[in-house]
Amino acid sequence: MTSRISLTRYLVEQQRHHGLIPSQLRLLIEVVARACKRISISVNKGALGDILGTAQTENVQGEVQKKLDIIANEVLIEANEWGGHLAAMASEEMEGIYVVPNRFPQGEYLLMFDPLDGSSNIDVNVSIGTIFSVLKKADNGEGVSETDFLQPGTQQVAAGYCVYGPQTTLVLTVGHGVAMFTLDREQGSWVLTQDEVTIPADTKEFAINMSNTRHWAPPVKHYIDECLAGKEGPRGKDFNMRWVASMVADVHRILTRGGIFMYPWDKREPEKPGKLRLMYEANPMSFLIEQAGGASTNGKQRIMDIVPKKLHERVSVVLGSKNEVERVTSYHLEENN
Ligand code: AHM
Ligand code: MG
Repeated sequence: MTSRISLTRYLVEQQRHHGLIPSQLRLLIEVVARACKRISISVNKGALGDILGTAQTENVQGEVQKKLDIIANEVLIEANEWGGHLAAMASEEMEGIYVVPNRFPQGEYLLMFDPLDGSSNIDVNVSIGTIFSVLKKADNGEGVSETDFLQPGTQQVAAGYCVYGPQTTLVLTVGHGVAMFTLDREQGSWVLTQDEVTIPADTKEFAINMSNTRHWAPPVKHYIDECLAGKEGPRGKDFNMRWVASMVADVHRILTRGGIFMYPWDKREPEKPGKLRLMYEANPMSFLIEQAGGASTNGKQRIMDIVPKKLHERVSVVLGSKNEVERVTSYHLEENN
């Protein structure tokens, strides 16, 4: 029988071979994975549990919260607050940071998450997910504040997501490649099912919400027009399109078979840099994509180099197969010259 590698074994071996996962970080990742398992069980109950529909509340972004947004947020907080590995947490669903209560020991890490990404897909039984990013708190003495979180994505020590789809899959990087773990429901354990994930540099598949075409900036329109022109156009090949409206599912497809994902700035709300959030959506996904050999920019610069000014900052996102991302980025840079 081939031996199965559990998440715990993977983490222990990463520490042994590369020294990347001290014990607090290992505990953190295992606790997040356990929380994702609980969220997965709720997701699976669907109409049989009291988890579908809206919660009659709004989050800080002014979006109506779904019941599952709130449940997933609570599961992640409850699972993580007592272990002594964290100083504080931040979430798409909470306006301010959540400092670990002082009845528990304070750790050195900061955890950020989008507890339930792709909320519009919950009620229609389409893949959704949880995204997370881990930073280390600067060694600046006691206490923790929002400022401690405002570090660029290059400072992430771990990042990942869990996609609740036909299978439940946890995808993780600790800065040494990308690994995928599938949830074995009978055993209740995460099993390594793919290591050293690599994204092909070229692709014939793009993901963008085409209903926003009339609002796009010229470089985005230029790129998509060329894709749509197919074999007869300047790219000389036919392109396919996919849009799940769950970033986790779109990124998962790209990590599996390549592609480019874009949620660019557009004219609907010109004062906002984009729809997606930098710190708990774009940064962790960019870390994974880069670790798998892909690229990620906001059209002009590498996303992970952006120094955040606020917790819920938004950003334009172009990520995936390296050559395509570089092409889109070059169209933006040409426009500026
Ligand atoms: P959410 O975190 O509130 O679920 O919003 C983020 C999601 C992404 O997962 C997805 O790529 C995008 O919003 C879809 O947006 P749209 O409905 O505009 O296509
Ligand atoms: Mg989201």
